[in-house]
Amino acid sequence: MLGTVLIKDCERKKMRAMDDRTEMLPLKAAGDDDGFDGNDEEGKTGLVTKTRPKTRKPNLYKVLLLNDDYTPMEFVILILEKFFNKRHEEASRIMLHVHQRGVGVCGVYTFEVAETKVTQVMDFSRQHDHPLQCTMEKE
Ligand code: TYC
Repeated sequence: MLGTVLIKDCERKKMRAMDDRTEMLPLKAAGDDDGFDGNDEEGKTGLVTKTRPKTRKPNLYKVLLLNDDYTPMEFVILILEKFFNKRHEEASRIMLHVHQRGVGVCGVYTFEVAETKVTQVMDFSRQHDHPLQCTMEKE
């Protein structure tokens, strides 16, 4: 019965419990060259499983700065240095991009980090009486 794999009832139960990270492969032991794939006389099932490690990529969010007519350029540069760890040159480049194009990316983070950055920027800007707006969007 080449190509046929017999599976016992108890094994079916185990298989149902497997999640979609588990892949079933026909058993073929090294050196097992009897041409009888997947079963032996002791009634063992002819399957081995290979489970991939549970690593899922997190959703990422862009933190955006919006242009306005009132926030001083130097203050926006300070924000980029202070909360987004940018060097002065990079911070200046991003600020000018936002000034000219209306919106720009400060960084890309997981949800909670992005949310924290938005809150920090909004609070700090408010404390300094600037109308600077910061928001986030899913990448
Ligand atoms: N447009 C502002 C000005 O001319 C500068 C500015 C840049 C403001 C970026 C906000 O996100 C901003 N003073």
